[in-house]
Amino acid sequence: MIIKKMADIKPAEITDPQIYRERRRFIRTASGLLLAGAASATLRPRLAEAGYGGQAIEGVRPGPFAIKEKRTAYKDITSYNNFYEFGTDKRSPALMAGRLKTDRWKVTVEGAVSRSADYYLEDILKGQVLEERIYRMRCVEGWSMVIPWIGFPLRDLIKRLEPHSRAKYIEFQTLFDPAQMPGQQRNVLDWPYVEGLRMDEAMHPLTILAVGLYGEILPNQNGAPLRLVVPWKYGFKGIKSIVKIRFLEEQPQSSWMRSAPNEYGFFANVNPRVSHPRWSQRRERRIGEFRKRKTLMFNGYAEQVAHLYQGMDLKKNF
Ligand SMILES: Nc1nc2c(c(=O)[nH]1)N[C@H]1C(S)=C(S)[C@@H](COP(=O)(O)O)O[C@H]1N2
Ligand SMILES: [Mo]
Repeated sequence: MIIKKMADIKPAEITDPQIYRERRRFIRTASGLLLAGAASATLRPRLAEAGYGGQAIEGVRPGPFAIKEKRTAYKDITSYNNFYEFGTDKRSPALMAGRLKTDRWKVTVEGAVSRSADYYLEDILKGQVLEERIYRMRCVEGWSMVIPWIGFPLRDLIKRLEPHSRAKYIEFQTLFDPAQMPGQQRNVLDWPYVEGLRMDEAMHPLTILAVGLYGEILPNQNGAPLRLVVPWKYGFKGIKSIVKIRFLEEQPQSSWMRSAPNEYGFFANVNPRVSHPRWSQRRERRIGEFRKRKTLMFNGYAEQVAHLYQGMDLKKNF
């Protein structure tokens, strides 16, 4: 359970009426999304301005596929970001994303799907078990991190939405609101940011929608309140701040394909043997480390995902 109902709070926990009131307030402010039972003690003041990032998420279970590698520092994960809606350099998202309002967040579901509608995120999350997924992440630019995400399998949501059998792809869109996202006032990409997956990729148990990291609600710069995480693909597939999900018969055009089709393909599987036209993908710098590492096929998840691409030429389908 994500949302702690009033009835679930044991009397021993509510000795201090002030804390009790705060707990209730939190349950409302974060749109019921996922609320810290421990109330104000878990608020990190340094992140208080940046949306809800920093509030502890309750009831998270350890999930599958956890890797043993050292986790990247929280500070690096939350201050070295790509989120072009807030600027194209790594530091801007952490500085600028605080203005994004993630309250009462709505996600529109449309296309070849039975339950097309607008949903409040809190309703999507109601009753959904949240898991910690410690994943290796690799940006196409050549750096990598290990991030303890909190989220749930995308397949859980897809099943509940009942896509039609002719739906072969799923497309995601980020919020378009240049007032909140100043980077959208410039034409660096064709806004809104769009990404997509083939249905079997979307249904793979590694693929999650994330709502937190390091035990806490996602900071805005990491894609609050809802972002995609596909650990065997380059980071740009992990679209942030999702407001729309479409079920499609045809392969969608992602923003990066549209901006540079020779550089960014639809699949974007991490592949040390296929170079980006302007640089090699054979090595990577793990943020926080000095010596470069060898990049692994499918980012080290070959055992789990290689079968999805059997018989495909991964040089053509990059
Ligand atoms: N909407 C949106 N999503 C996005 C991006 C972006 O610019 N806009 N950048 C992508 C890229 S290139 C990467 S590497 C990851 C970075 O995620 P992180 O900042 O949480 O590490 O987000 C991806 N998702
Ligand atoms: Mo990236």
